[in-house]
Amino acid sequence: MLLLSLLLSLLSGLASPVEVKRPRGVSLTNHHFYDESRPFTCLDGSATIAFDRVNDDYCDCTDGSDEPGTAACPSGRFHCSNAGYRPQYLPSSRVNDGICDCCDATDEYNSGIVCENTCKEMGRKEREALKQMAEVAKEGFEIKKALIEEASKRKEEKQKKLTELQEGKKVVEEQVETLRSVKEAAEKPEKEAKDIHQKAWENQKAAERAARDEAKAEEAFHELDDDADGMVSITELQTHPELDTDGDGMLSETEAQTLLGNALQADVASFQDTVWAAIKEKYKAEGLVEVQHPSKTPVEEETDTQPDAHVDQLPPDKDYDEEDDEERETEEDGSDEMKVPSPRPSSDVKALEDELEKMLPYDEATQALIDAAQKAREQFEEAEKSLKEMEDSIRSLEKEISFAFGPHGEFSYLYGQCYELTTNEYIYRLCPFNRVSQKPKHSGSETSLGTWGSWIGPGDNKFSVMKYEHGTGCWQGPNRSTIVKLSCGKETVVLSTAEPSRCEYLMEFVTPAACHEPKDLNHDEL
Ligand code: MAN
Repeated sequence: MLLLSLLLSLLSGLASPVEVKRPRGVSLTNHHFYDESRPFTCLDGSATIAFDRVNDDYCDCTDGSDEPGTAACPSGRFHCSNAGYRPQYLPSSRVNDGICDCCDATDEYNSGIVCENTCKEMGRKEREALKQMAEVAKEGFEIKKALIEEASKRKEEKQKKLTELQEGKKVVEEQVETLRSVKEAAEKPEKEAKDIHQKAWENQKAAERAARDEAKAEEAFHELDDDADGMVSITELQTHPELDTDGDGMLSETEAQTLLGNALQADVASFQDTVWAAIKEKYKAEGLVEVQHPSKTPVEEETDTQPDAHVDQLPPDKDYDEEDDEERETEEDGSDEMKVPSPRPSSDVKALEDELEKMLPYDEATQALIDAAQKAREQFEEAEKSLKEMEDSIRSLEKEISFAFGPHGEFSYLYGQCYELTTNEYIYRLCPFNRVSQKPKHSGSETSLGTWGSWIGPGDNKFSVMKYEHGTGCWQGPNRSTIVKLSCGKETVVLSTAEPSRCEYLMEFVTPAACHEPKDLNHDEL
């Protein structure tokens, strides 16, 4: 019975603590320093004074400990117990200054101000808030447990996928090698057949050119053979001053004779065999000159009778000359079909050339070899492509698996996600384990505020702070970087953003993964 009443009185003592007698402004923990039966020694030992000098509104101790309940010492501290709420120390200057600081009103005992004791109400509110936080933490922690479970499953799946991919890669690598050999084996006969075809085509092209050249020679022969006696004579040749060889603008008799192979005349056969080769570069088909320059003035017409007058009339522009030469050449090339020389639109000439350049279609056997080689190439490329894709997947899986997603992988659900917060000016975007960015709300491009760096929380709570670094350079400043502080909540949201110093950003990020196992809710800390 005695024991029970003792226990009860103890419990009631706990429920409403007995006020221990002590000078005003002294905390319970310090009350034993203030024993009224003895002189008082300043807490810093600077002086010992009669006890009645404690709180006499005169400062004796350098640390202000003799005046805990007055404003006399500049360095003094006033303690309010704030029963029902949290005890508090105030600078002694706030004692009796007309402003209620302590919720138990004890700091304003002699200022004429009436302060209400609000400690109980404040304590109730605080307990309510703490309770709510604890509830959030509890629920958040439940979510976190589910996240951990999910993360471990996901990691297992990823690991499995990775192993499969690594196995599969070996198979595909072998396939690639096999298909490479198949391709090379198919390309060898393909190349041989194509080379043969190419050669045959080149031969044919050469033969066609020769035939055309011969036809051109014959045409020139008939053109030159003015008297149509079946012979081109020295005088007939001399009607073409462009054939001049010594640069004097005239074709002399001797020059003409040399061109005729030192003969006086040439028949069609010897013209084709020897003369044509010597003159074809310079030879201009008759009439061509007229047609090429239809807008000649009468004066020019006259001078045309002069040897090589046309050449003299040409402006000394190199480009012009070259163009003219080119045109002449193509005209000559196309002369098979140009019995009557006329200016052919250059597109026509080009088409003719293209026609000649066009390779003959491959014969069936060569085409079959090409098709087979092409198929082998495609299969090889296809296999190589899927090998590359596999390698990419392996790399990204390895990267993901290697991330530090918290002690139990609880943060892994954030990977690949992005969270935004819009402020007055910007849209901030946090993509955990990847990057942070800032984009002007109305217009303008995105600025990187850093890419994933590391966890930088304090020793026992490493996974509470993230660092993103090496963002866009700041003009005359550091590269942008961001610190992300994580706190517990049921949702995943960016709570706030700030730029405490230029180009150094701070984000508050709420996630259930940051919740800790809650302490007992019934434990009253106040
Ligand atoms: C931009 C933003 C700001 C930053 C300045 C620095 O305006 O990225 O956050 O302070 O550049 O010049």
